[in-house]
Amino acid sequence: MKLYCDPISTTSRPVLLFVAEHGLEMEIVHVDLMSGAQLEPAYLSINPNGAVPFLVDGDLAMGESSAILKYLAQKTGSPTYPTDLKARAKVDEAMAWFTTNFHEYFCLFTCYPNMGVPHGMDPVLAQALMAYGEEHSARWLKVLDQHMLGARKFVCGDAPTIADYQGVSFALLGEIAAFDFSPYPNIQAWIGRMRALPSFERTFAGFYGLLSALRSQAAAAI
Ligand SMILES: N[C@@H](CCC(=O)N[C@@H](CS)C(=O)NCC(=O)O)C(=O)O
Repeated sequence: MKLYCDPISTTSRPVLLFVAEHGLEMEIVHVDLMSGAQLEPAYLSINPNGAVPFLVDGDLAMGESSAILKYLAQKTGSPTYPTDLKARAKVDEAMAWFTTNFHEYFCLFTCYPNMGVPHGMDPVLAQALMAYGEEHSARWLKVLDQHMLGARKFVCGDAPTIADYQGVSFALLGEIAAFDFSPYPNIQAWIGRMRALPSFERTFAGFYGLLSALRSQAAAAI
């Protein structure tokens, strides 16, 4: 199998984490988003969306991180995507929730504009988007903290599922916005549990590298 991805990409990391945690044999092809490799004709001929991650397994070629995670989990019989109908439905529900409600308000509005400013985004527009995001994502953060997690260790029970792989990658974008998670202790504890997975720090090293580069840029701009 071949995975086109970039470790700095929020949607690549959950798949890379899955690959690492399960010790899958996978050819990793780095599509360098920083240099715009995703928009080069060579890559567009593989994935016309010009986005990562993208998986090729024989005659199967597919994008969409959620679908890739489900495919890999089913292919490998991983317990991170339970076979019980109702347990699986809850994982599907959580993944749909993370990629819509949570991603839209928390990632797109609250976090991403922070990355846009050093790359030329209008700071006034960025500030307005972030203020809107913070106001509206509070609703979803409360649901995640109190209802999806609550006393649970992971969003669908006491063991991590692919919904956690995906969700934690989105939640960690909060670090880019220096987001204060202290009002959400269950989210903080969950992030800590995910970070304790054996392959986590290695998989997220690219993200933390990007984070420190952004912080240095911001410090230099003061
Ligand atoms: N819904 C897709 C989103 C994929 C996506 O937008 N990936 C971003 C990186 S996180 C990307 O490749 N962006 C490149 C671009 O838009 O030019 C998924 O979950 O895989």
